[in-house]
Amino acid sequence: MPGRVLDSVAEQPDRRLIEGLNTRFIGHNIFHYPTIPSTQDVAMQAARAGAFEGAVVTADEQTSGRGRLQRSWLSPKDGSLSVSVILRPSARELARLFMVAALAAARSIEKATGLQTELKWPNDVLIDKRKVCGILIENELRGSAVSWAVVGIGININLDTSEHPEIAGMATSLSAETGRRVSRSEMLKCLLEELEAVYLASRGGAPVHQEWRARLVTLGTRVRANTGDSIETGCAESVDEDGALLLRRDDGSLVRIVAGDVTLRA
Ligand code: BT5
Repeated sequence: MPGRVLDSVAEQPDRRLIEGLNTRFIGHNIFHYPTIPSTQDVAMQAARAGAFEGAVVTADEQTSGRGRLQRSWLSPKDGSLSVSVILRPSARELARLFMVAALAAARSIEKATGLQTELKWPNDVLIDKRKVCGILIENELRGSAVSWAVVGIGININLDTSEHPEIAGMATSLSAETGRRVSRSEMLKCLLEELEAVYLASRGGAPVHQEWRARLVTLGTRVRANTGDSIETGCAESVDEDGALLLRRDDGSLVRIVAGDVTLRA
């Protein structure tokens, strides 16, 4: 499939093919940069310019990688996988995309490394309680229709987190967990294949939230949830089909939290 549209925004990227990639559309166009501020920016610009669904932007290093709510995402040279995938979901599919992306990331890490992952609501991927992968979804709407969504996934591959004090205590990497170097291209291949498989399954009506929910370490624990507007404390009782967190406050009332962060409490 041609990469015509991305050419207008990419500054001489390295157009790569992944050997043996078994997908219908995700990753048929991959635009790879050695160093870039953020793969999200390039992918969003390409999406606006009409890039095909499934086009992917990757980088060896991001100098301004970002997380949610203006937070930064550390992606130093060659230590991490930084991927942004352009999708064109319906509004219904967009609402579930965070579960799709989290599930795909978790499954692909397990497949590529044999490690066991956990999910922290809404979409952090953890290994043994430490964050190994973060997900950021940005989108544009035209009225109630979705113009595009960009799924940004950052995975710590061969990253020595002890060299980065800002994340040392709470993050891990695939190399730290396996005790060996992990192939970034093999991880990317697995990730794109799983992302397409889960995305298509969700589009076809499969209840992806069930597996996502089963993988959540958050449920049944005491949490502090920051919704951006307020802080709620209580027991993370359940999640509903749309992925919202149902938190039981100490006074017995139930609150539904659609977006935010949770801190797990002992
Ligand atoms: C996220 O945000 O976890 C979403 C991260 C998405 C990164 C990808 S990489 C490809 C694409 N291009 C981008 O520019 N972004 C996406 P959030 O839940 O807000 O978590 C951010 C927090 O995670 C930070 O405040 C740090 O505490 C922590 N953090 C930063 N870098 C980390 C790393 N490499 N590993 C683990 N934790 C990290």
